[in-house]
Amino acid sequence: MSLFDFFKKGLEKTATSIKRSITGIFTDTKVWDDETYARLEQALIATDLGPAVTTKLVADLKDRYSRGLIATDADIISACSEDILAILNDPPAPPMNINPDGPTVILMVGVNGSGKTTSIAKLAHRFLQEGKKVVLGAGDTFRAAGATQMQIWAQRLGCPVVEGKLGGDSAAVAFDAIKAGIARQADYVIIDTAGRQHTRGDLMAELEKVKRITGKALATAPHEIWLTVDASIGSNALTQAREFGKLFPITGLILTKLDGTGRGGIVVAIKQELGYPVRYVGLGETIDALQPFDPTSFTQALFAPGE
Ligand SMILES: Nc1nc2c(ncn2[C@@H]2O[C@H](COP(=O)(O)OP(=O)(O)O)[C@@H](O)[C@H]2O)c(=O)[nH]1
Ligand SMILES: [Mg+2]
Repeated sequence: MSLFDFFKKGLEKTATSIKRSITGIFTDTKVWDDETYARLEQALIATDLGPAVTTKLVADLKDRYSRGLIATDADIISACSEDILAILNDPPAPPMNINPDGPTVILMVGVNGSGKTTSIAKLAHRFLQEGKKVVLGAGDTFRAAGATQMQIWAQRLGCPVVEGKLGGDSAAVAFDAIKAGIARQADYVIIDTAGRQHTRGDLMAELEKVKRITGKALATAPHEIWLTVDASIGSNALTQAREFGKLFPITGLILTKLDGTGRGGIVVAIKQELGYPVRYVGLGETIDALQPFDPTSFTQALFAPGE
């Protein structure tokens, strides 16, 4: 499947929801007035694009309409798609911080169930396909299933994994994984962590410790800290990313579970309001369903004509 096809398939529900809310408003509306725009605003808010993006879109549609630039549904769609692409590219995501002198260490953080472990497996799969060497760190020592799940994935992928004891020190796992990555001349060390509720101070402190210890194993580590957020929780995903970002210096986002939700507009809301680069998006459960985030494919998929 091409990148665009992955996006199109994964974003089907969101595309339906956004197109319906935009075009439905104007059908049979002879004159667009304040009431029309108020209805549009409400409909857009409901698609999880968020208030800031909604305000922008509505203002732009108003402006274009007043200048006689909009006559059909297709014009509305093309204006919105232009605006959304501009938001996603402003500014474009900076390139990933790659360590030129050894393994690039990626720390994966996020609340339980947001998709950390499966995203790590999918990411490892991508890197392995590119011919890179990967070492995994099963740093979720908090949940019994945490390390087991990681081990099953590692076995399937044929990828070395460093584990700790249940209830053990996840910072020690991170340290050992990086040392193993250096010894094996790995290109990437990807470290899993236990689910952190951004409201739980003690768990945040532990995460801070994991981060500090990675720097002891390799002075420049971690090179990237990625937060996984479940996109299907809509505007709560925005809150989660905002609160997490206040407590921990994240450098990128992975938005998971975009398939199966109509709430994918949240990707645009997060970009507009928080500015974190979206690195990858989860578009399904298969191992190849984690795809690099591409603003153009994303936008085209949102407005692609439905079957
Ligand atoms: N459909 C779908 N399911 C996902 C995606 N990412 C993760 N999941 C599922 O979400 C659940 C929780 O994921 P997991 O990686 O265990 O979350 P963790 O607790 O943060 O490590 C699992 O059942 C995954 O299969 C995705 O992009 N799409
Ligand atoms: Mg996990």
